Amino acid sequence: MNSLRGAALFAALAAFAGLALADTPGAAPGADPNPAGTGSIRGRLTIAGTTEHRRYKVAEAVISLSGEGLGSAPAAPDAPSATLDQKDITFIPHVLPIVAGTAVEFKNTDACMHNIHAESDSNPPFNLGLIPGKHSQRVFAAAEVVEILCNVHAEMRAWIVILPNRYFVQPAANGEFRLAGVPPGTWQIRAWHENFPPTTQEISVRAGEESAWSVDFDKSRHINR
Ligand SMILES: [Cu+2]
Repeated sequence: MNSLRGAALFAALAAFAGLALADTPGAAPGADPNPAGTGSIRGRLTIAGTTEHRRYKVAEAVISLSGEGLGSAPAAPDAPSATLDQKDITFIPHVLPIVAGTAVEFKNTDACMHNIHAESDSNPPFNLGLIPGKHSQRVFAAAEVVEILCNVHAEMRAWIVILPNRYFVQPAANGEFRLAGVPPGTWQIRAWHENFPPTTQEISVRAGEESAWSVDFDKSRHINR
């Protein structure tokens, strides 16, 4: 296969996987939301056995898969852009998971001056001022977790979680998550939350089946931010 056709095929497969990732809460009961030949992972993320925390939001965690055979990010991702807004002296969203290669649009919707300071290692770090109403775009090509700060407001912080492929999901407020359309195989599943060391385990996915995987973060390993 020549490389151009290979790239086109990969892009098509990636687009298919991306579509499959969207959960379908309105689907008929009993309907199999997984495309033929794929499986799914369902589970719940908790902290010290519960999701009832004032300090931690389980919905700000990111569950992601990696492994050879899941592919790496296409050069031009399906959703080529994402937005990180600065509004009411807050970054919105607080946690932004993206596929490597995605362009992030940084916006300032406030009436005051903001700054965006990216503490990155694998992507070029940057530090830029953003006057009210202005926006600026940066592409994050390498997979890593980047902390975003505003040097004007010490309380402002966000995280851009750059992932090698589109097999990721954020839990609902009750900690439940579901990843559909996953190719069969043995993969690394990772749970990331800003306040805890990430957890990684092996998981097997079989075509037409749903694998269970839940994770509970140990509160005693809390990281102060
Ligand atoms: Cu600011």
